[in-house]
Amino acid sequence: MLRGAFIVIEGLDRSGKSTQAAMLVSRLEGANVPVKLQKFPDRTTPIGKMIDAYLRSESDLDDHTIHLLFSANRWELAAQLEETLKAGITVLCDRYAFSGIAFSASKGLPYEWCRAPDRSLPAPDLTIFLDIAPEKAMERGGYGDERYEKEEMQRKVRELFRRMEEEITKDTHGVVGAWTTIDASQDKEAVAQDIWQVVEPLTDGCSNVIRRLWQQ
Ligand code: Z5A
Ligand code: MG
Repeated sequence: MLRGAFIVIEGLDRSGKSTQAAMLVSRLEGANVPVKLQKFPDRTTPIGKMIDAYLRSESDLDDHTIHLLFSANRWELAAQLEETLKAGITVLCDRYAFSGIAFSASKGLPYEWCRAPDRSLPAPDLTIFLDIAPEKAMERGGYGDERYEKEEMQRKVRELFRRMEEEITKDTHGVVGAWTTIDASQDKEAVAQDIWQVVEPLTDGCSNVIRRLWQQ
């Protein structure tokens, strides 16, 4: 039996990740593709609750500490994620390790240090990066409520996502899986259509073994 595909949606704040993740789940279900949506941070676990308090500025944590908590939040769910894939179910993640690196490195932590704790996590088969200019994203609802939602920070985050895209495309660190960038400033239906074009080929499942992030 083929395993499920592991798909990640990444992007700046308010780029429409959660909107598109929900639309994609509906479309996959409509096509009879079993799918599980996983959001990171998963704020429901004990570690997730610490992250939630930090993001809502109800607690303060050292930059290194919060970075490791975000990574630990992925590790605590990694085995379950793999089991789901092996059961033939597609997993769609709303943010993953790439957000972890982009946000912590944009605060000034060394890039390589940020990458290290996520090494060997299950690697996505496809990462979809929703790209939008921070000033455009700011026009959308809800921006500014949480800790990192400042334009200057978002600009640095965007540069870091671009660096990761380049490295992944060149396979610099043995990153496996494809990366595709989609213009997230389009209307919701147009973005959804672009996403479907890259996801549809994966709907039959994957035959390869689940690979690991950053093995070099
Ligand atoms: N973070 C980290 O530092 N390290 C890590 O390892 C991870 C995360 C995993 C919370 O994440 C923070 O955690 C985040 C990164 C950091 N930084 N901050 N702050 P989160 O994922 O929980 O954040 P969120 O609250 O879900 O917001 P978001 O993800 O930034 O938003 P979004 O999911 O991209 O957008 P949306 O909710 O789908 O849409 C936002 C609004 O725009 C909404 O009103 C929509 O109706 C509207 N929208 C959506 N698409 C469109 C289009 N195409 N046109 C017009 N309007 C649209
Ligand atoms: Mg979201």
